[in-house]
Amino acid sequence: MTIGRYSIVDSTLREGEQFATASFSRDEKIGIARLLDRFGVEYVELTSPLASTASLADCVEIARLGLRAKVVTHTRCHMEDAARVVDTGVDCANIVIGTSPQLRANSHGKSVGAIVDLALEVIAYLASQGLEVRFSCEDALRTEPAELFAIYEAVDRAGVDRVGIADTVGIGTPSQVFSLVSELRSRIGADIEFHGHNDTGCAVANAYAALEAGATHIDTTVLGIGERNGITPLGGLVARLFVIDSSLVERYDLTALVDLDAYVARVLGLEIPFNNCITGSSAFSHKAGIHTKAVINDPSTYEVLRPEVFGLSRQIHVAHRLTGWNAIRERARQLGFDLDEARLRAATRLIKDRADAGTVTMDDVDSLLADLAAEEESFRATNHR
Ligand code: HCA
Ligand code: CU
Repeated sequence: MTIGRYSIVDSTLREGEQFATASFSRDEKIGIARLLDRFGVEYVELTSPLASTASLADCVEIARLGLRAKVVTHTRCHMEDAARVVDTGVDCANIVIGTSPQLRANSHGKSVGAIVDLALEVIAYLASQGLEVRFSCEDALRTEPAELFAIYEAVDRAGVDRVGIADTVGIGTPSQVFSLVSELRSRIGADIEFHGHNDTGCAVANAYAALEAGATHIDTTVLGIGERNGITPLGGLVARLFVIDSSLVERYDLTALVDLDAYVARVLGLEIPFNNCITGSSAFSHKAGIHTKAVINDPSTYEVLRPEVFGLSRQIHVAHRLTGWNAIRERARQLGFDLDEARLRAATRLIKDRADAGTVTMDDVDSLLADLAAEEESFRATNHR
């Protein structure tokens, strides 16, 4: 399946603000927006200007930064909200309303007919003010399909630029998302945005399935932050796409990911998770002897992503019981020691024994190699005399 034209709608400054420990200052929001712009996301989504006084002022300020990315504000599907959005000077409005039985009962209490009437009024107003408009169904995956398609078809006929499918509770599987997006693709002409939560660990897979089925826009956040355990992480989506076909992400500055993940983690007061795609501390670390031998020969044996592409480097761990003599030889070379095979094998045995007996550090390995190098040096010197 080929993936066509698509855009990233990064919602770190909206969905991400809904993350448990997030409370971004104006400067932090601007810092994140500028880094996202350096990376090259096509859209930066902001919290509704109706959320608070600071949210409104931040929205106006970020809309004025002159970013390459389009500035979008998220907002409820209300006429009152729409008027406030227009005043902020953003390029685009991402409007949303709950459509599942759960949300219709517990949130706004509107019928499908009333949702459509309201949506058409809000969309027409925003479009008349020159804004790009996206209309999204919150909790689409739990919405009755006949009702869901009736709503999407009505807003499509009204000329909305884009519709959004929100997997608000992270319940969808990749095949469900694929079927839903394929069906919608065959029914409407508007662009399709997918927003997937990660409650069951499927957010990247679901976003990818949406793209395969013809979605044109994917929502992400830096580190995947958002309500509960968040949504599709920007880095995870990039990793997925890079491995499928690197040309899918060649337009982005991939080295900005490291700075984005580090900056957002710092602002949140968190560590980047060790197993994070690309920027996790162990994402490019190799340990077992069999792995390290092969990676030293050719990294692609065990790496589908190349760390250099992201401005990173791989780590070969040698100070442990699973180590192998090829990795020890590589470490000796890095230190400038040319040891014969017998000494390297002896060093490897010693390191394994020490690891079995307790802990062995990289410094221990390095000083052992230095001792062996000195021994070999003096042996050679004696034999040449
Ligand atoms: C939320 C709303 C939302 C909206 C997504 C969208 C969701 O629950 O806070 O606008 O498409 O997940 O439904 O983030
Ligand atoms: Cu969400």
